[in-house]
Amino acid sequence: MALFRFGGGREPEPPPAPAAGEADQPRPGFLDRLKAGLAKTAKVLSTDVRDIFKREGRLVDEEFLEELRGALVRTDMGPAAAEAIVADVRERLRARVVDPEVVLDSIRTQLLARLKPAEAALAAAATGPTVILVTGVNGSGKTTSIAKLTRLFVRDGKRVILGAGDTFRAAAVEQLAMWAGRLGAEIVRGEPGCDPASVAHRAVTRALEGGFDVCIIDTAGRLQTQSNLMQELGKIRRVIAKQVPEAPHETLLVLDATAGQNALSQAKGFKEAAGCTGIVVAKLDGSARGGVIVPVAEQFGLPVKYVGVGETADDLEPFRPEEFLAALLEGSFAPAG
Ligand SMILES: Nc1nc2c(ncn2[C@@H]2O[C@H](COP(=O)(O)OP(=O)(O)O)[C@@H](O)[C@H]2O)c(=O)[nH]1
Ligand SMILES: [Mg+2]
Repeated sequence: MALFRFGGGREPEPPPAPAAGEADQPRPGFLDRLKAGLAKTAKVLSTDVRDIFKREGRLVDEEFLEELRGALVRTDMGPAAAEAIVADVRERLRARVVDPEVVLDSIRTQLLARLKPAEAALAAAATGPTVILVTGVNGSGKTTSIAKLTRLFVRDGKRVILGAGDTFRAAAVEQLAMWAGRLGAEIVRGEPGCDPASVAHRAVTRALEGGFDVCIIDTAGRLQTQSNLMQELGKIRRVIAKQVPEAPHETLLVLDATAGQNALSQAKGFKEAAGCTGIVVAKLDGSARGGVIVPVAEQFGLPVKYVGVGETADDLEPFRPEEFLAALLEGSFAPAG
């Protein structure tokens, strides 16, 4: 399987698969969007940490370390990451008077080590259409994330077809059709209440016949505990796999960053029951607890492929840990390696 490289337009053949993240350069302006989106979490993290210092240097003692732990935990980054940062600061800086930036550097280094392994480019078909199945609970941001992905692909010169596999609600089909019209994508839809696997089948058929580059299938929201609905996702996957070997190339789980710890049980459940291959973390702009991306990235062996920071079609980018941390910690960063 190949990897998607954004920004290449319709180049002949991409060179051998690049290291994840290197290929896709951020669009101008996205760092600002990311910063604006992450402002609530950034406030907890960098503002609170700087506040502990009250501007000047401060002695790193146990009281300081407790306050630091509190700020870290408030971002929802989880006890393991918070403990590791506190331990690192204690070991290296205890009984010294340090500058806030030294502590923020430690946070940045620790979080980068935890987030970096979760960075991975989107898988793509070596030839023919790349098929992406999009799953998640109700309202997590699936349809909006499909719109944002479509915008990225279309901007890159790709022809996109959408499958309106949320046949549960007529409004869901209309929402996807509205985006398709706006973004210049084709859409395949079925009768309300029809089998979503049949819509997926027709969308992939049309993608093959029409020479589309990307086929994205929307699905109805469901809970990881609803085994009949998880089996329905399995059926959609099998139908697609019969048409295109290796497809779906990605089964993405869209997580709502405001869902807190529920996001973790969703990641676990959807990976096990629906064979999800990657995560889109949506609504990072709506939460002061964007730190949840840390346990999401660490605990399930599922790469974080994209982050969403708003409701418009432009508010999605591939997940780049360095850039993400720069936005979160409002500082500069040295690219890894
Ligand atoms: N603030 C914010 N809102 C979002 C984001 N993604 C989706 N939404 C909103 O969340 C709501 C549900 O999104 P939708 O895509 O319909 O969810 P679905 O049920 O999973 O398909 C809508 O009002 C979206 O505009 C995001 O990244 N940030
Ligand atoms: Mg939807």
